[in-house]
Amino acid sequence: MPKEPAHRAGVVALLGRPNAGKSSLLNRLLGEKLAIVTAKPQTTRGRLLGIVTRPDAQLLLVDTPGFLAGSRPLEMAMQAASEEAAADCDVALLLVAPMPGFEPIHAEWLARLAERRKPVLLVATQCDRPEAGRSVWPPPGVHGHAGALRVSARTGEGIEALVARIVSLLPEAPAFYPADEITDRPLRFLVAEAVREAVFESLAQELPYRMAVDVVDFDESDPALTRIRANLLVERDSQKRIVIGRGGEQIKAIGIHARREIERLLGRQVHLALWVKIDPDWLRKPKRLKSLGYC
Ligand SMILES: Nc1nc2c(ncn2[C@@H]2O[C@H](COP(=O)(O)OP(=O)(O)O)[C@@H](O)[C@H]2O)c(=O)[nH]1
Ligand SMILES: [Mg+2]
Repeated sequence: MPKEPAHRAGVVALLGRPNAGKSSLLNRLLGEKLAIVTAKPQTTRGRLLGIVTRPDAQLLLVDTPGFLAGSRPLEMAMQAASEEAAADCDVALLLVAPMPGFEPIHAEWLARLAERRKPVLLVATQCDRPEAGRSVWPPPGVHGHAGALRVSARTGEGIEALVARIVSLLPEAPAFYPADEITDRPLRFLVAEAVREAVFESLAQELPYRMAVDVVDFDESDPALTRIRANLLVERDSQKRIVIGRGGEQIKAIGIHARREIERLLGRQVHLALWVKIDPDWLRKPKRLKSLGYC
């Protein structure tokens, strides 16, 4: 009898600059929207695990905020997420967007991963975009990777080839999670992220980066309607006024966006109450960042 192919499983780190397309790729690989995606960089905070189960393999995909600089507690936690994901993975994906393409920081990460003896796949993302067509991939002179591929999270191009390549690099191991689980994060955290995504969609510029979302009530006792209460944390009264908007218009728009997304996530009707709270220190307190799930 022919031998059954081995089952493979392991941790796959998604590394790259902010806006490389890490969260979009995670969602595409999962076939489901788990991570929030926006046109603004650095919307992902902390690590997010997405679990892809196939008959022959289980991929534990770790989304990260991306390579960043900065010395404030939230920025340091976001940087640490990339370092930890790189240290703990079995396979690393180094994602490079068509613009500006491969840069010295990517070479640095290739070297760092080689030092740790991690197999790296160089992934050119967003290959559906017109500016992706002209570049040579991988760039001449770039070595030290286990393969270079092009993908589009939008069209699905190259995704199957990427999965096959990842699986071939994973160690032989049984599945770590049941087949129907797609993340290790509690639903509460995904709900908070959905609200944060709505904040990014509704508010301009800097403010979303200075805000956090804390789900304080999650009541599923009525099977027909889940009641959720979340606090939007801001640092100052002036920010609170912007988030609420004239006559409450802004917070209403955020609530409508967020509720739609949460209902999709839960597959149930939701009543969502949002409150804006002033918490001047949330960005500075590591303990608070932990309780919010950002590290
Ligand atoms: N055209 C196109 N745009 C993409 C693709 N993947 C991501 N994007 C866009 O690029 C931006 C950043 O994507 P995101 O996944 O949040 O990047 P991250 O910061 O690395 O997680 C968003 O506006 C996405 O819609 C893709 O495959 N094709
Ligand atoms: Mg992201």
